[in-house]
Amino acid sequence: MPKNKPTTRHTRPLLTLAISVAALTAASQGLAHAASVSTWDKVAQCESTGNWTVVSANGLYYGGLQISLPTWKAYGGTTYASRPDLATKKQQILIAEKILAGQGAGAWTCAPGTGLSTDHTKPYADSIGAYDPNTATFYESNDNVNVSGSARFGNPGWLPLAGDWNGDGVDSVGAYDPATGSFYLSNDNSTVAVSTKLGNPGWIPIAGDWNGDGKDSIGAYDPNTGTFYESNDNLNVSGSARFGNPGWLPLAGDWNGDGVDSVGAYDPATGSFYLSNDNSTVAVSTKLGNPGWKPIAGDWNGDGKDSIGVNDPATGSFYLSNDNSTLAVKTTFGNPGWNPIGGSW
Ligand SMILES: [Ca+2]
Ligand SMILES: [Ca+2]
Ligand SMILES: [Ca+2]
Ligand SMILES: [Ca+2]
Repeated sequence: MPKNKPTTRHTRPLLTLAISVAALTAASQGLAHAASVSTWDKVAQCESTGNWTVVSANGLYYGGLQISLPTWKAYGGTTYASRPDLATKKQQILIAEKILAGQGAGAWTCAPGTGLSTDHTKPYADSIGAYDPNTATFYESNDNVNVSGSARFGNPGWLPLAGDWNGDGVDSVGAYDPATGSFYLSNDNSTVAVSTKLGNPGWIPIAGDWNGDGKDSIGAYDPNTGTFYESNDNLNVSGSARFGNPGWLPLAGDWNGDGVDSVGAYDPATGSFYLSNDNSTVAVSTKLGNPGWKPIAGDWNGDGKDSIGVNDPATGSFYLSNDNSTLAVKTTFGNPGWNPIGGSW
């Protein structure tokens, strides 16, 4: 426990009529309810000295943002873990976002001075990127329109991937040499942090948090058999799944928002997506895009659930859906023939 923090500092209980009225007032004033990871870090620094696994001395408040169990349960936290301190930092922040939307910044006595009431940034919303295979250059966008960053990583002809390899809440790039099955992962979009091998020549790289520990790791898809191989430590195969058909394209995402990524497959002949929550049965079957287009996945609206998107390689246009059904975003980014990626940069 933080020694000099009074344990009275925490999320206020739900079921207070006065708070409901205050929340309604705030909503009617058009206040956005979202905050960046760095703002939540400031709140956590005050609430718990930034200790995301702490329990208050009186046993009533949990985790980095000192959320009470009734509040955690009321806002759906048990989807992730029985208690906030047992969930990842990202999961605690995703539930805190819901508390913020429901109760306002006043739910945290630590809020003043952190920017929690004025910051409107969605902490984990994904946006698009594109990889120029001719120059091995990644271009990332934070708003799905403008270039917010670029990185030269890998070599021409390699395949791009992106993930939060170190669990700090920010995605960064990786590159896969399809001639050797070698992966190179970077945490800073520049230096190589992980160099490893998985799969065989011609396989396709994927990335996901297969075990829900808050860190993404690699996987490889054998297009000859439609088989996914996943690794939790970027070294050993921790699971495999036969999903989809030979010649289809792989994707991965947390389709049901439980904190664990699972596989999906895209039939490029028909533009059909098949998504699984258990790496076995089809949970979602849908269509987006046209024959020859490329699939991507991401949490475009920052609600904790990944959904699909497609890229038209003839034009560089992206089409993103938040519900795997209707179109939410249409934009053009990159050039024809570039590889689409998605991430929270
Ligand atoms: Ca990261
Ligand atoms: Ca993981
Ligand atoms: Ca999931
Ligand atoms: Ca989403």
